[in-house]
Amino acid sequence: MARHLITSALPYINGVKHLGNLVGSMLPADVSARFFRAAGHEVLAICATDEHGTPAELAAAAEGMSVADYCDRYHDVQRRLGEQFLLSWDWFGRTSRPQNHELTNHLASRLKAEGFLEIRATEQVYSIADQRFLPDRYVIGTCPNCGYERARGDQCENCGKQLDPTDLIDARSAISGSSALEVRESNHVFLRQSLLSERIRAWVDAQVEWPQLTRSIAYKWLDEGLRDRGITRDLTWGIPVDPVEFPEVAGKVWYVWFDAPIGYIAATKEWADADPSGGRDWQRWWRLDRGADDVRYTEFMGKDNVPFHTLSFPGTLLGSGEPWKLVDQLKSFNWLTYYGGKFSTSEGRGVFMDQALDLLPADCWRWFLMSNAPENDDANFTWDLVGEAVNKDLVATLGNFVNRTTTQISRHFGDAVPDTGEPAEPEFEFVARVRSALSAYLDHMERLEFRKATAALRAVWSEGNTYLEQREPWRAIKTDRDAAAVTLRTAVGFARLVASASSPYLPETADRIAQMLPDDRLDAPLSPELADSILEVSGGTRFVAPGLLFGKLDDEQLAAWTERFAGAG
Ligand code: B3M
Ligand code: ZN
Repeated sequence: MARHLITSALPYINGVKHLGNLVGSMLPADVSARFFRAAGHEVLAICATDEHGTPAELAAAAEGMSVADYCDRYHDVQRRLGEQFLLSWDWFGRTSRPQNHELTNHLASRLKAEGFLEIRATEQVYSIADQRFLPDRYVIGTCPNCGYERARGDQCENCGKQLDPTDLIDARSAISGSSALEVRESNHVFLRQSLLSERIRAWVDAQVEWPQLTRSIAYKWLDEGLRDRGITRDLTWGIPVDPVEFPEVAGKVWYVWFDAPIGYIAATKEWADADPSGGRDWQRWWRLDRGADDVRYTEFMGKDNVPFHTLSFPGTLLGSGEPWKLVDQLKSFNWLTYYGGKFSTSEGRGVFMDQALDLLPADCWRWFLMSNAPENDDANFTWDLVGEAVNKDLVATLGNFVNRTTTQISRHFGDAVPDTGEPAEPEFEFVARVRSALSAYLDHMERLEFRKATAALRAVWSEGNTYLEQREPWRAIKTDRDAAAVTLRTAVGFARLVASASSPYLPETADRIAQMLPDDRLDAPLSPELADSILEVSGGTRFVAPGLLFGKLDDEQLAAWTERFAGAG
């Protein structure tokens, strides 16, 4: 038994996430957490909303709310949607909570003590009309490269060029539109990543298990040379710096990308603090000197977040001089596109988490998304693929098997598992085939290879249909009732195993299948040996037919959804 710490990139607070966000972080994290639990391991699954930075400020302003109220509201919205997608977090925290304030300032003061911080005077754009410094993206103006008139101070959206706010022609404030801007000097704390870069590289070199996508991103940045980075901002919303420790920047806040990953640890602390019995020990998961040395820590995220998790955050932890647990496995994802383009909130293109649940049950989405995950390349969302995942895999393969089995039992044997007849060669062969299919599936799950794993799980399901078609209990019942009884008892045993094996992807369906045998649940951990349990169902046990598991999607329905979600663009 191992101990698995699992985190997914913390979703920004600003609004409901789309299915591309879900499949690139929270969903695979949940599938893995459920898998490791089912395999008998101890798991702690942590997530939180990422509540600081300019996106939160901008989104709150757009809805006419204070940032704090906005964050309260959207934390609840995101938690509810996560629960509806059956994300089984042990804790869903918030980076704005006191635990994160405290830990962020603690790590900053450790970095300072170790000589990795420096105060530098920088030039920042100040808006006289707004009476505040403007973050890069709050400054808009004409791109000096292509002439686009609404380029932002960090980048031109039109030509992609990276910019400084002072590069813009006719620069103005994105808040008030005022062009009364001036450049003022402002002190900021810099993290001296250049000094940490050899240690970070040595640590990255040792991460031989990381997938190619993760490694290549980490090395690209290392090879370009790690630059010192400003980790404070002239904002009011965020985690205030400790004015005693950092008097030169009193009144400023830590940069969102400094505090957000620390939020993984702080959210674990929230989880521990929430238990009045004091029985939860967060340090056992995070501190190597407090028992975390046997933890296996896996992170899930989209590829844009990889540099922060392979370089900056490990740099923070290594530089602190304290024995923090660092990530072991970092599973990163490419993009899910919507008919080849971007999911877009502003243009209403693509499908968002709240809309999705009005159309189909969570299990259908979980299966579609994971079997089409943007794992080795970008993946494309189409409604045809949704239709295929539901109709071919869930209805025609899994649902069909369970339905045929339960109909035959109910029709010919009533509400008890048939108990006559003895398993023979066909059953032993079936068990052997299932054991090998199951073992292939479990291997892919261990390696977090979700496309391969879903294909292998589909192959496990198919074994059930192959067996039924070979034994034809609907025909045998007429001439050899005992033969039909053995086949159907074996099929029920297989269905019970399928429930357990499918539970990481289809938690709700797995529960419904398992309830076929309310008095004879399968609690053994997921392993290839579980195949033997197929023949261990007791005849005569109470049997309850679960009813239809999945509804078929017809072409008309798919066409209507295609049109509805096409968006303006
Ligand atoms: N909130 C970016 C994102 O949601 C960011 C991740 C933080 S992980 C510590 O893609
Ligand atoms: Zn441009």
